[in-house]
Amino acid sequence: MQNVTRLPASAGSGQIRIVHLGLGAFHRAHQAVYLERYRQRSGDDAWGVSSANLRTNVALVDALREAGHRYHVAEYADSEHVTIREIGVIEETHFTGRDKSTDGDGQWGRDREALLSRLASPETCLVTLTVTEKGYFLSPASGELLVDDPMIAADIASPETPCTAPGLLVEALRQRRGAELAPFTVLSCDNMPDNGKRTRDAVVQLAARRDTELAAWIEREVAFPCSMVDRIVPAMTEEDFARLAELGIEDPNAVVGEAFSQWVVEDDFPLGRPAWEADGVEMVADVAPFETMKLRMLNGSHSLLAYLGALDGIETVAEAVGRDDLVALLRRYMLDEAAPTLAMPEGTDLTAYAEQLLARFANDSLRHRLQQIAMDGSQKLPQRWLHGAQARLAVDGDVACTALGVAAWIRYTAGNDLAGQPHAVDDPLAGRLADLHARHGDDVASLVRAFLAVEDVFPPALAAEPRFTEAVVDAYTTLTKQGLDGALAALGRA
Ligand code: NAI
Ligand code: CS2
Repeated sequence: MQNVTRLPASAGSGQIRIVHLGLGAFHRAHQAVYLERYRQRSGDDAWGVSSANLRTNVALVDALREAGHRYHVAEYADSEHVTIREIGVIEETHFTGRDKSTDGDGQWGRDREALLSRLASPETCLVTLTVTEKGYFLSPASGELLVDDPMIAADIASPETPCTAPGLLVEALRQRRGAELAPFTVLSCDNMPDNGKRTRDAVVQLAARRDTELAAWIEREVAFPCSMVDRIVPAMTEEDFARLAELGIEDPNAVVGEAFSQWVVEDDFPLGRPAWEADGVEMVADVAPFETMKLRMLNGSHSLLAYLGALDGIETVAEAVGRDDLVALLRRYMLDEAAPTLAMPEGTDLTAYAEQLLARFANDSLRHRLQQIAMDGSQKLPQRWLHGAQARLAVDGDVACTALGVAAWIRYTAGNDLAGQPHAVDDPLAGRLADLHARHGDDVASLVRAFLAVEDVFPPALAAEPRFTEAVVDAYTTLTKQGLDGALAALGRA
């Protein structure tokens, strides 16, 4: 018998102080839940949210409007215990987007003026973002703005009609400065290292293309606190909707996630913020140790499962950690390759953290597809694996699991699994990576060298490290000749 707890939404007053860019599953199941808890506990309804999609998913914006911006979040502790919350903190939604499916039917730029006025409004104190790693248009390895990307080039050419997140922030900040309004605080909630600093880099570099004084003002006046966000929120499946329907929730905008949730935020909010400490948000002076821990241990493990599992036809995280050899791989990776690279505050127990992660991955109420995690590998690898590998190599440490992961990623980007079944490679560099496969074919050493020479992903110092290159070549050879079982067995012997 399932234990179901249902929590109704608060009634808002329509006041909006937060603008969110990137109205995806995660925003609905993380930030919105903290704000809902805050509103219900404190009775303060001033921190309503205006939430926007800039690129994809106009359908969600329209469906939320239709539903009066109410929707449900199902939080699964396990298959027996679920809490279903109704969320009422999103007060309005916008779509400014451009993607292949919407360009054709006149949606491009649809609500851009409304979103810009909301951003420039004196009431707006905080702008939050979940636009995925690629939405910042920075080289993942160097952090430089991708000025040749067509979307950024368009924002440089026509800065008053921006289409990217950095472009919208620059234009809105320009308008605020012109109106002598204090700038809003910008809080990135994406899985990037130093996500606040990276967001500032993107915005300042883009502003400098337009007006160096504006860029200097942004650098001086705008707060970009860093944050670490954590809650597993997979993309919804038909099965998820059907399970909710059985509980009487017929909601096309519902999202499903785990019960666990964490949000660690640097406390730098010049225009104020909700007093959300009592609602589980951890306010700290320096987020970096928590962010690095989560990126290397949780996300690093996820990516290992994603590429190795997908190559072997495994579909979900829970299914993958049903295999003892994959669990052994994750333990070794987390404890021998990731944990030793972390400088944590005293009292942090990384062994306990690793075990907690394994238990979270085993939650089979979530159908967290490996193919979803495998997306955008070029944007994820540096912070999840490569910075840690560099630190391990510097002290002559082991990098065997990371090398196997990199080998699996390279093989994955060929577009089929080890049995030859095709899969889509969803990555901004997919075309470039496919060319490398076409050019180097079965010559493993030259293929691996060509991949490691992609400087947007691999730091040149790591690519120049023979211990790493050789380990990737060996792992690639074993993986392709002996399959996942053989590769994991070989690793166990090493
Ligand atoms: P989603 O697929 O539901 O939504 C993605 C969002 O990003 C959409 O709003 C989409 O329009 C936007 N987007 C994609 N590319 C963009 C671009 N180039 N420019 C502007 N916007 C763009 O994904 P979800 O689950 O909401 O995750 C989004 C991000 O949130 C992740 O990439 C990650 O950084 C962060 N996150 C997600 C977690 C999860 O478990 N889902 C957990 C922790 C962090
Ligand atoms: C995942 C993360 O999609 C991915 O790449 O590793 O989104 C992961 O689910 C979250 O970071 C958990 O907080």
